Amino acid sequence: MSTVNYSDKIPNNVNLSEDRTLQRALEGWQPNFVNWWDDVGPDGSTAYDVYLRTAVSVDPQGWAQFGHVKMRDYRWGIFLNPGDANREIHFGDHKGEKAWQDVPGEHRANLRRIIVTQGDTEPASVEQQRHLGLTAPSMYDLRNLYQINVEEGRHLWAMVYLLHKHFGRDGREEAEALLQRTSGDVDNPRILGAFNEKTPDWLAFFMFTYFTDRDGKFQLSALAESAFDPLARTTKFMLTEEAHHMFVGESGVSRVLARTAAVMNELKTDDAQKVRAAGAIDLGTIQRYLNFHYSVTIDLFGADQSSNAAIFYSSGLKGRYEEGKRGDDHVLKGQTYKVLEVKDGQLVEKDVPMLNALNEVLRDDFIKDSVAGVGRWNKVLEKAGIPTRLTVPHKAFNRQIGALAGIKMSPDGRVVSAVEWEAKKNEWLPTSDDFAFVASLMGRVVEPGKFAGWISPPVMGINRQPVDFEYVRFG
Ligand code: BYC
Repeated sequence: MSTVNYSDKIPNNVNLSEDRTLQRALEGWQPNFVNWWDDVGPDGSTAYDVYLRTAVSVDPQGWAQFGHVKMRDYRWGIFLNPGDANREIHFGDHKGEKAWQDVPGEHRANLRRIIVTQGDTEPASVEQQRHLGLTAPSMYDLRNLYQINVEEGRHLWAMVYLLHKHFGRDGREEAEALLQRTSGDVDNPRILGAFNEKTPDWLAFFMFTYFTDRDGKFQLSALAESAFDPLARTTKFMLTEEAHHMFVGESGVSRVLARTAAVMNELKTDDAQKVRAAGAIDLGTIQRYLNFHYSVTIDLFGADQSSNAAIFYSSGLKGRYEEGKRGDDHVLKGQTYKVLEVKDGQLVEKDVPMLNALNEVLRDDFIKDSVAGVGRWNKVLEKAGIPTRLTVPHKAFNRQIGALAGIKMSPDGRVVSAVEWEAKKNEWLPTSDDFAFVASLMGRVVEPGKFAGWISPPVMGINRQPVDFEYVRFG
């Protein structure tokens, strides 16, 4: 296994110092990245020393080290999982051929597009989360936010390395453009819808890291199968870091629910206004946030039928989730998959060629995984003796991408009239009143071991440190 060189300006395990041109190009991009971080990265955090994990190796037994660092000085590095010189492509038309170490000319445009789309989401999320540090519910949560932010920055580095190394001048231009698009910007927005939405408060942040980072898990897993070996190896390592991001979302929502349930039990009420008056977030608001983040996130998988998806798979650029564990022929020609459409005002299933439906296949895998965690949230309510349960809305609810885009659908899967949609949408999606209420709770609580009143403390701290550890030194 190649070791990580920390004496280089850019820590890496890709022997960067042996390729002077590439090294210079990346060292040229580095100050632009730091300027971007200063301009739109975590607001007001420059002087803080944060207890962060930094990737120091790709060895699963000990890949990270923890310590207080200033985020601006974080060692954003380039790490590829160890390679296998004999690795074979295991799906699509090139199945059985040797994996590629370089980009084949005929797949260059598509690979670049996939890498740019993946790369674009990473800085976008940092921009979306920029102001959250100002309203952190605890020092523990503040540290977790910052951990996620620096790692999304590293994931951007991972994609920029591929662009610089394998795509020449085009790649360098794309790397610059990744620092120029801005989440929510009217003239130059981020590429995918969810990454232009606001993350206005911590409930939205926990929903985002639960659902949207999970899109990251599934997309990265599909790219980890790629015939383009450097992409496969780098996304495998990114997945190691992604797990903590989803943990922050899942445990964050669990802690909000635990606090809400405690207030409901104390007051013996399920009245939303009484729960709110006691400073907790009512279950209706939590469900509406869930509906929004779930529906916006499942749009990220693209259209239910996509010739792009078929080409990406057949040409070996992007596989399925856990491709290697599937028992079929890994070519998928002549196979079909069920997708939804609306016919005569009813949702119906239809069979379409599987290759064209691979976005839908990945979306369905994501849905299964998401639903499992919602079940774990419901256990928190069940344990507290609260009968209400959270549910994920129907797959066709509030969609903007694909055949189901714009269909008026209730969360429980009924096609509804425009009149019913207007009458009910405030019960189904967060309202301006919900946002204003949640915003009203977002005071900053950052003394070690103290927590805002709307969220329970975590069960344990980070890296076996106590919950009241000084995770952030404000300097
Ligand atoms: N919003 O044929 P289609 C993560 C566009 S998250 C706006 O279905 P395709 C992370 C599409 O680009 C993981 N536009 O597209 C999480 C295309 O545009 P053009 C990110 C959309 O190519 C949290 C057109 O519609 N990684 O890592 O099959 C924090 C036709 O659509 C959207 C990836 O996404 C949308 N939601 O599929 C930090 C992996 N959906 O070309 C990080 C790489 C589609 O006609 N990306 N469009 O102008 C891909 O594999 C594919 O690009 C997609 C789209 C699955 C996203």
